[in-house]
Amino acid sequence: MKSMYLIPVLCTLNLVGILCIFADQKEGDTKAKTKPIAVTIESLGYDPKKLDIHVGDSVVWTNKSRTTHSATSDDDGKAFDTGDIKPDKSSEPEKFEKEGEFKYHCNVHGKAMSGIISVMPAEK
Ligand SMILES: [Cu+2]
Repeated sequence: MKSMYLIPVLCTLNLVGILCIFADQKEGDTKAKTKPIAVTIESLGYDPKKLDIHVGDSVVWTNKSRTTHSATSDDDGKAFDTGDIKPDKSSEPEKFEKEGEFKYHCNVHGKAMSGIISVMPAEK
């Protein structure tokens, strides 16, 4: 009797497994297209200090220094604000939807620690 119940369960598990594989592939594809651009934070600076990107690109800041930093736009974080990024951690991706030059600084260390994201029209 037990095996009668087991068969539908196994079939369902199989199906779920297959669907997961398809979902993974799909997700992998879109991720590859919108791969975030990396900015590294080292001691008291951003590398690169000036980053050229295109509309629709995302940027992730990774903190390789030993203290907490942020990347906060100079308009008090209205355009973007990563919040605190702890040592060895990365920010959430910040997506840039508008053209322009976005100056930013570190909320912890002030404008002595600053960078620029230059957003150009989307690539054709
Ligand atoms: Cu800082």
